[in-house]
Amino acid sequence: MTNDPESDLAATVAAVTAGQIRAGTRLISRIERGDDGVTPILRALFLRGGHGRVIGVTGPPGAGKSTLINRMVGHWRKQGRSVAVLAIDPSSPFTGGAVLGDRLRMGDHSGDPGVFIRSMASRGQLGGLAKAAGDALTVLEAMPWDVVLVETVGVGQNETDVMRHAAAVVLLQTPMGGDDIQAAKAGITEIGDIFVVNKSDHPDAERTARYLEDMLALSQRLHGDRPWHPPVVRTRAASGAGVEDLAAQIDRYFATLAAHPELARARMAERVRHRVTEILRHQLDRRLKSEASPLLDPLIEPVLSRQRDPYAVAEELLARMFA
Ligand SMILES: Nc1nc2c(ncn2[C@@H]2O[C@H](COP(=O)(O)OP(=O)(O)OP(=O)(O)O)[C@@H](O)[C@H]2O)c(=O)[nH]1
Ligand SMILES: [Mg+2]
Repeated sequence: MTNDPESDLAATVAAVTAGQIRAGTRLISRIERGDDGVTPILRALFLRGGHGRVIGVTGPPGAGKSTLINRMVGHWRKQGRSVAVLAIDPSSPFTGGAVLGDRLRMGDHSGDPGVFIRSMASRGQLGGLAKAAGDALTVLEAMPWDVVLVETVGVGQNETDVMRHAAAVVLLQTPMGGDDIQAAKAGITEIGDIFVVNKSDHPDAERTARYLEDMLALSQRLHGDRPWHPPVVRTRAASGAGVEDLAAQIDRYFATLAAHPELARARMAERVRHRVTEILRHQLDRRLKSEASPLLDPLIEPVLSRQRDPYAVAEELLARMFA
């Protein structure tokens, strides 16, 4: 490393785009720490990125996402495709790869230079988890991976937002009993491009899969002109059954996008819109913390004594910040 920021930037960009894992790891660590100094690097990387397929995998806790991802990595490696995995862990108290290495039992792939695995903790990202995930994906998309997988637990808005960075979303469900099926939200059919009922060794699996197919058929009737109708794939991640079928459906999804450029473009435009809005929100939040706070201090007293109202104070701050 030199002290010249321009040549540091060029060297990092060259290393990442050449696929040097250490350079990628280091950048993702900086993103995880909330280091805004990486922004110029991310800008340059974005312009060079976007080759690989970004596939999101989401679903309830313990649905088998990591086990399934491990299987998919194995499948794609046999086909000679290189794969990066980014696991967004909203609850883990740890950082780094230790937790993931454990969970994924990635012993299967450790030492394989065609596989990259990284977990990202949400701690310290306060509200910016999806933005940080988008930054990490910008790094991975600039590296020469054929496939980039991102795993989140589908619980909150933040995790759902992470999925908006993916070109394809695989939504895992587990076998549901009758009451759970009644409670399942109709809205889930809008989230996934491909649905998976994992743990299909369970007796409730087939009923759950049929129920999902019924819901999807209903939404298909409402949107009959769509070129892609999400399928329901049955898997047993623990044994690997159904993984080939899932990989084939993912390929078919990308083939459909390629055959319908207007659909692919609309999806891409939606991703860009989301990404810009997310970055904007992050920057506004930063400015709010650094600039609004000192401006606000002298305005607190009049609100305390109810000589002024908080709405007027907010208006005044807005006007002064963007004057
Ligand atoms: N019976 C059965 N168990 C499975 C199957 N797939 C995964 N499991 C088990 O389900 C448990 C959770 O699997 P994970 O892959 O860690 O699930 P996850 O969705 O990544 O979990 P979180 O990341 O914690 O939300 C593990 O004990 C797996 O062995 C399956 O097809 N059948
Ligand atoms: Mg997991």
